[in-house]
Amino acid sequence: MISNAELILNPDGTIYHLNLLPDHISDTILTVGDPARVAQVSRHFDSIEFQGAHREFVTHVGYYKGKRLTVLSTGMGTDNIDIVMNELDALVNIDFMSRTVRPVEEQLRLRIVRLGTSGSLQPDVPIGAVLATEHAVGLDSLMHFYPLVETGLETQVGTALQATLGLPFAPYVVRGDDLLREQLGAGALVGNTLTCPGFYGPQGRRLRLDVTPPDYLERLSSFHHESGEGPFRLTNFEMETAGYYALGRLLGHQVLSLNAIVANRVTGEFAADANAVVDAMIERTLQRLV
Ligand code: R1P
Ligand code: URA
Repeated sequence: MISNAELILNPDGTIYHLNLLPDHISDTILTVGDPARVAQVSRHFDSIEFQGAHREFVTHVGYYKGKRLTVLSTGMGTDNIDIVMNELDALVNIDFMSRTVRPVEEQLRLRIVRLGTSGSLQPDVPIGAVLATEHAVGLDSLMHFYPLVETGLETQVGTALQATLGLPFAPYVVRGDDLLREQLGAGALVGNTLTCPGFYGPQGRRLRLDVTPPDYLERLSSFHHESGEGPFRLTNFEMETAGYYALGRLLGHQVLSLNAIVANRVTGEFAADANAVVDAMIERTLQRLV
């Protein structure tokens, strides 16, 4: 039995941070960073049956062309993804009455699709593109606390990037779900997404502070690893994808990160209308879901 301090339920039976009940979870969940983006998705729905909000976690549940969907905002960073993935999983795979994990044959595999914004690290990943993440690379510390098992290639890439950046730890690397990427990411660019524990220094942005090493951004853009599976480079960065992919693997959920490219760090440009880029990604994803 899981204790009251580990599986925390509110007096109305909802889970601690997301403030949701098991009934609010559809088999497909669309996640966004910005709470305002939830309505940007649900405005396409035929009907909305539930709207809730707690902290940065805004949820709408409704129907898009007859398909029931849950849209949820996560806020920024993999520390929030730790909460979102564990609480979504608890909502479907833990019996709140007995506080026990459901038997394996009753466990559900959710389909979770991140619709996020991202910065490009390559000249051929232009502003306005949508990029589906194949491998996620985590510079954050979330996986220091979970028993993630990496493939040989994943470990090699992490070790090579550690050497390139001169880090005291190896980034974690997780290949996502190929089938989901082919289904929902069809027509998108495919790339490898670096998840950073910040928007400024960890993404090489200088306002008043220097970044170390001084050529950090160039090291990311030019990072190259050769293996039997072909060349590996980093195409883009953001702040959540590696947490999703790693916890998806550990908890047994299918996860896809779709990235609307709003900045290009090689050319120094930012999208004239970032919202339009996000809108286009939302519309094409909804169309592919039905
Ligand atoms: C930074 O501006 C935020 O934008 C990206 C990053 O991952 C980070 O959360 O994603 P979202 O637009 O989904 O929030
Ligand atoms: N989100 C990020 O995390 N980085 C960018 O450059 C753009 C959006």
